[in-house]
Amino acid sequence: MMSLARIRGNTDEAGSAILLTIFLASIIIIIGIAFNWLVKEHVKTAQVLKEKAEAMTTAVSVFDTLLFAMLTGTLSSNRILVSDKTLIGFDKIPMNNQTLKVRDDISINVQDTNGKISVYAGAGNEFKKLIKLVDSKSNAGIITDSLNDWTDADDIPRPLGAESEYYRGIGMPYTPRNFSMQYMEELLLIRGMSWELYKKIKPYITIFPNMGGFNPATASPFTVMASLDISEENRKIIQDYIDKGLDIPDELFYNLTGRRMHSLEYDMFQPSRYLEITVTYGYLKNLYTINAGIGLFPTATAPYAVYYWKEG
Ligand SMILES: [Ca+2]
Repeated sequence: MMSLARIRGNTDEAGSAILLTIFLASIIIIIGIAFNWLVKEHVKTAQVLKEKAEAMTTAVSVFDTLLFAMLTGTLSSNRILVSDKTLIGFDKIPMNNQTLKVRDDISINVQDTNGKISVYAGAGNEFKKLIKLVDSKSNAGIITDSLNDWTDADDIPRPLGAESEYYRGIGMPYTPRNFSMQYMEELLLIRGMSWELYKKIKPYITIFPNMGGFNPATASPFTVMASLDISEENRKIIQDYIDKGLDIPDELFYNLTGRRMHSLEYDMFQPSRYLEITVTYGYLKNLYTINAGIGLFPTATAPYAVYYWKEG
């Protein structure tokens, strides 16, 4: 006959064993869940990396194809005629920043820099006019004079400008470059410029030098009005000729703008061979973008020149 103590001992041992089993099972379940979560996170990360890598290689590949199409194409005043349509699916590439959908998830934009206002070596009335058009509150005179002081070699301020003394006076740790602009962001350092105005004028300006003249055929409406100092009505008349692919009669152009299309100093409606190119990859959201400044002429080492390249 078993003693009472013995029976109680057995019951206690059985109870402890159950508790231990539950405890161990819980740990195993927790480890299992954690492992499962970890694996899921790894799979997610791998997926994102895969998408990013695909986006990167596709964007670079489209860029290369586009470049080849442009280099082997023919330049007209506002577009490049592509010799082989199968290359990117278009027989012409507009140079007015119009978006071309190469595929559902890939788009390209090409902008001729002669269709923008150059701030490379300072700027004139067209820049002043642009500021007035996009932001009447900003002081166009101060910004334009200060931009010209920023790029000219001397240290003598213009009436509304700013040279080293001004920047030292307001405690800035820099002085004007006294050389042509190297980065668009430099504008933010210049007297009178605000972040808000910078964002507004950025689409219309370029740091590439102006090559022989302004090109209304690749410029946005604001840029045409600012550059030629004309009204919206007169701009529309010019745009109508451009849209129809017709040459504007010189006399009409003179009547609308007060200037000739061609002179000894400039030749309008000619694209520069500097292009700002954007390639965007992403179906519903933007996954990868390449922004590049390209020169369509050979250098010592390549059939084209790259002036800036941003991707990510
Ligand atoms: Ca200067």
